[in-house]
Amino acid sequence: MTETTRPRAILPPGQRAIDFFPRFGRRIDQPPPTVPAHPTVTFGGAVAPPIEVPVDDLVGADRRVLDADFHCVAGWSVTGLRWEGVAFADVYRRYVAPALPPGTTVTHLMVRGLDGEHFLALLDDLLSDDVFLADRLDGRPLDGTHGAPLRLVNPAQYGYANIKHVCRVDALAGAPAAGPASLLERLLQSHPRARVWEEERHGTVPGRLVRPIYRAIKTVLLAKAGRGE
Ligand SMILES: Nc1nc2c(c(=O)[nH]1)N[C@H]1C(S)=C(S)[C@@H](COP(=O)(O)O)O[C@H]1N2
Ligand SMILES: [Mo]
Repeated sequence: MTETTRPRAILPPGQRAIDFFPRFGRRIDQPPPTVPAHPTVTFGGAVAPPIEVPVDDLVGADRRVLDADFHCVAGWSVTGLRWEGVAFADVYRRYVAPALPPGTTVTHLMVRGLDGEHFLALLDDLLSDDVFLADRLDGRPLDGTHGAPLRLVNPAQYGYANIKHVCRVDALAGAPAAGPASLLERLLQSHPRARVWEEERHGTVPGRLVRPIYRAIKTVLLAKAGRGE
């Protein structure tokens, strides 16, 4: 197995380390989704007709190890996680690129989880060699807590870009038009790119200015996740 090791001596701006890895996220009020007996990932969008690949096949070859830190936009980080799985770029080259109609230029990928959570990523951000589809964490199979059967891991982007329970990836030739947004959605809009070292927390307000709001959210949600600070 090839190892991709990117230890970081310091944390990204505005982050604080915690000593456990909570179940966290937007759907924390729901139980983790049920994983089908034979889980698959469907590649669609410009890939037409879509291709449905069993997770076992997806992670069966070219397995790699990634040592990385994990950063949630709410301000907590957990250091030194060991993920195992496959590089996203390998999956893209194996399944998506060869299935595109000639002349298609993919710019974005919509990654979806079994719980309905999704993130629209730039293709270039996902082709970095430290972006994984992981099925194991710290020597054990991924469980419902952290994204079974398969999760996207991208240490350079905040947690909300690291979609758990991945079941579908749509290749898009351009960003889809944004639907109408409510006032609340506009206030809470997360940054579309979510790069941790640039502190891209919020869509319009600079990351450092929104730290206190996210910290408050963090305190409430971490308490819900089982351990306060
Ligand atoms: N499918 C799915 N993926 C998700 C989320 C979610 O609610 N559902 N929450 C995101 C957020 S905001 C964070 S911080 C991380 C939390 O990952 P963890 O539960 O493994 O700590 O998952 C991200 N990916
Ligand atoms: Mo998050």
